[in-house]
Amino acid sequence: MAGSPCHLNAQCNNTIGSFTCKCKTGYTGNGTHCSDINECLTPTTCHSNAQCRNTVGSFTCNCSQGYVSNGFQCFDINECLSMSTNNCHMNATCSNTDGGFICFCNSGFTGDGVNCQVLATPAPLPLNAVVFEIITTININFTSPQKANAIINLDKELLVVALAPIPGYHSVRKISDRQGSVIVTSEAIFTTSQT
Ligand SMILES: [Ca+2]
Repeated sequence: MAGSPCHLNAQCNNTIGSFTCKCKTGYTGNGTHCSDINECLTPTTCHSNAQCRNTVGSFTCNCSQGYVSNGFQCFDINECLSMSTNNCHMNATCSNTDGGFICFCNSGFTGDGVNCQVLATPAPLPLNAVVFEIITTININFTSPQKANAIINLDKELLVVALAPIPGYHSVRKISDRQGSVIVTSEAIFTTSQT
């Protein structure tokens, strides 16, 4: 308003014999000077899983990737409910997480969950072989299939180290590796003494 003593971004209120200037919503100041408030500097403006963007006189909140709603509330998307929202392999199991999802290869398959290959068929055993099944359960919530795979490979290495000194030791082989709760089934093969 031309000639108003109030700032462009202030509301001028006429009073008897005088007037007041009050900065509009989204602005701070004494009414003669009003400057934009950066609402994004206040962490609670948007939801904790949203991106805040300051604009002149206002702000916007948009839910971060993996979340959906209006930015003031953001709910985790369960990407596992539809094949169009996850890229898990057909021989993998999708596990929903807060803000994302993880793919784990099914039992009998190995890989990163996006690509799963059939576990190699074990080589034929010697005639005098004795096979012991060893099931290892590891109760850790892995954040990535790569970390789960690292533990699975370590499991085999540890079994070899533990069993190799035992007389008759032949080999250790992995039968399956269910990565979801990391249950590895291995076989320890020993040979009976030749007669
Ligand atoms: Ca999710």
